[in-house]
Amino acid sequence: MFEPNSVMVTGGAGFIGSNFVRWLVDNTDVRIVVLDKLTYAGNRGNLTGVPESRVKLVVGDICDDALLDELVPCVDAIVHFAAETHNDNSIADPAPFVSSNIEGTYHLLEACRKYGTRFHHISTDEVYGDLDLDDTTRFTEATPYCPSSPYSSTKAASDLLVRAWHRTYGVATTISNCSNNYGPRQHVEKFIPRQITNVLCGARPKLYGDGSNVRDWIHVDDHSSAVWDVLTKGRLGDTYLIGADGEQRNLDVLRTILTLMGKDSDDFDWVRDRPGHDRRYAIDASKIRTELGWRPRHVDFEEGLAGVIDWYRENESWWMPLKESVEATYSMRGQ
Ligand code: NAD
Ligand code: TDX
Repeated sequence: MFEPNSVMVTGGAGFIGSNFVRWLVDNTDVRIVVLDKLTYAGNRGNLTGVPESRVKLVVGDICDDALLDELVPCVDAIVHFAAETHNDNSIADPAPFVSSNIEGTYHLLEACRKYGTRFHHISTDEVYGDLDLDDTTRFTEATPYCPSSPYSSTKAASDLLVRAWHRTYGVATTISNCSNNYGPRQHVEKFIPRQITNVLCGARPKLYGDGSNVRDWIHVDDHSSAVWDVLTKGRLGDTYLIGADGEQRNLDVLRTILTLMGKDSDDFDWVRDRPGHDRRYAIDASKIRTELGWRPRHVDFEEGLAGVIDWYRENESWWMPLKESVEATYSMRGQ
């Protein structure tokens, strides 16, 4: 069992990173340093209410070696969430994805090598490519890498760097590849918050292609508890898949949102499909369940979604400043 007293959370002002920081505050005693560049996706407000005695926010870039030399020797572990994360943006401009996702991970690994620091890498199921809609198989830790988009290919590259730094230099690493997260504080560019906030603004939700694509949804709090289990109990050098058996067609997710929000379930627009759009993701999470005893707590997707709708309803000041420019960008892309 690895028992860190202090953890650096990169990307801790983003969606999942900030939920993980809150989870750590509520469930552990660790001291937390958040390293976040505050890109368009980062938000200081995501850490509002966390105790300053436990959490320190450092605004900076994971590619900044001098800053890493200051921060990394003072922590027992790094949990690395920081990344460019939106597939559509990666198609429009892949450059920041190569820099933050590949080079950023490289700089952190080098710092861990230098200071003997434990490293947990947060990755995605998208590194495995996609499955056919009528396929009954799911991704496992043994599935070959086959990423489709600029985003997922940079995440796959970063995973491979982590594996190499473990094998070649003996850096103490673990990797987790998780399915699609939903929950509070997710940027309005992403599918679920985009549709909820469209309805709240009186605009029509937008569905790509024919809506048959399948995503495997997990509540962000369940992702956080799984990451903690891998960090503290996972085997060094290993990969763990994280998922909560939450497969849903996009069309069905959208209809559930519309129904929960009191709208007609056909009250949306079909829009241009994403180029190279992955058809289906599905996670077999047997390894983390069996070896580490992890279980998701949010198993009722509709109930979880209703909670997220409430959060966006009650936190308009959080998302409204982002909404106009996100929709202007989508509109230029015909989406
Ligand atoms: P997000 O876009 O909401 O947040 C990313 C955060 O990283 C932001 O706060 C941003 O400011 C920060 N950041 C980006 N580049 C940086 C840099 N160079 N230096 C320092 N900080 C930087 O992302 P998210 O959805 O919370 O995803 C977090 C991680 O989880 C990513 O690694 C992503 O690949 C992975 N992941 C996400 C999902 C999902 O469904 N969202 C699923 C599986 C894995
Ligand atoms: O307006 C939309 N309409 C629509 O139909 C948007 C924004 C998306 N979609 C579709 C595309 C996908 O099939 O919804 C699905 C989910 O889209 P995103 O929220 O963009 O997520 P996805 O591309 O599946 O990737 C997400 O999960 C894996 C995260 O953004 C990644 O960071 C993570 O690695």
